[in-house]
Amino acid sequence: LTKRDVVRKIIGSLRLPRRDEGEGYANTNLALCKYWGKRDEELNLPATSSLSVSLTGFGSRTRVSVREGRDRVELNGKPVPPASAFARRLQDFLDLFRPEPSVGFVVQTENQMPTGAGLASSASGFASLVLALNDLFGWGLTGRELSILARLGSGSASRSVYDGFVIWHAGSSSDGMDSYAEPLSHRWPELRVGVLIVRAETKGIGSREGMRRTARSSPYYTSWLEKCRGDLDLLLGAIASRDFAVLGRVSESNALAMHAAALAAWPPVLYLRGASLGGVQKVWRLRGEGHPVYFSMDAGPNLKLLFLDRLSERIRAEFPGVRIVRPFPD
Ligand code: 2P0
Repeated sequence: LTKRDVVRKIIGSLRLPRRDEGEGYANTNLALCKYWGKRDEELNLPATSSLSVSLTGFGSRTRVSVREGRDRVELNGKPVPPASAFARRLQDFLDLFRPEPSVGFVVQTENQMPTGAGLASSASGFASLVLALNDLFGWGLTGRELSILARLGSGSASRSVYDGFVIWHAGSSSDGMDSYAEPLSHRWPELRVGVLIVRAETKGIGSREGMRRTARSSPYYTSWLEKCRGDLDLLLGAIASRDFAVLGRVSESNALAMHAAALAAWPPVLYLRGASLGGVQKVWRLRGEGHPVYFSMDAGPNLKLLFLDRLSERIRAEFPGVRIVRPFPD
């Protein structure tokens, strides 16, 4: 099955838009139980289910319209060279929605997160683009359908269609119609995520390649997948009972296990830098002193801290420059 088959199932036949412009906004998300391994590379179907929390205010706003001719992509007000990897990935995705080959898209995305934060902007980028296309074409899709379309752009984007805690069901069907994200009803107003930029550098091994190497060659890959299945249940329980110690411990250990599996691949996949480890050790020292703070890390060197509001002042003092996100604003 191809992406095009999935799009046809969801949208039917492609038509020209009803409106001049569509707009969408989506926040990026932090996975507490991570997606690291695919059962289908074409459709971005994950090997396991994952669980995230959306990072309010760290997102992308996308406007889209159509024109005759080639696509035009703008990021933060600047044109993106059509031959760049970024523009090509977007053009491939837009091909799925072109009613006629002569139709081009104008895509303008503003990332509302600190530039170079190394935060997964593909998650909020593709989710906001799908919301904007739904608005432009007037498809009137359900959240589930929007999540599936966003997943075709980037796996983690399936979760960015929603705010708050979000679970992405791995599903088992080959067309992936059962692999979509869903919001949890639980809120946790005191929960905080600290984004700590230890190095504003984005170059490195992309997640796509990192996952592929891990799945192909890491001796720990199957153990990693097993751990994810257990961690997901533990996290769902921790959220339901607002048990922060369990939420923190399982999230941190899930991130470390993902990095351990990646590190054992060949060629090796290492995202951490010296400065990342400095942050890790500071978190462990604070915990040793009785402060409940935990960390998570994704496919880059930056750290995300997990803590409750009462620790905010201490966190600001210990980690100058930390950006504190409230995933559940009033
Ligand atoms: C996650 N990451 O669950 C994991 C943890 C990074 C580390 O999802 O190939 O950009 O586009 O489906 O979504 C990043 O992977 O990969 C990611 P594709 P994606 O957040």
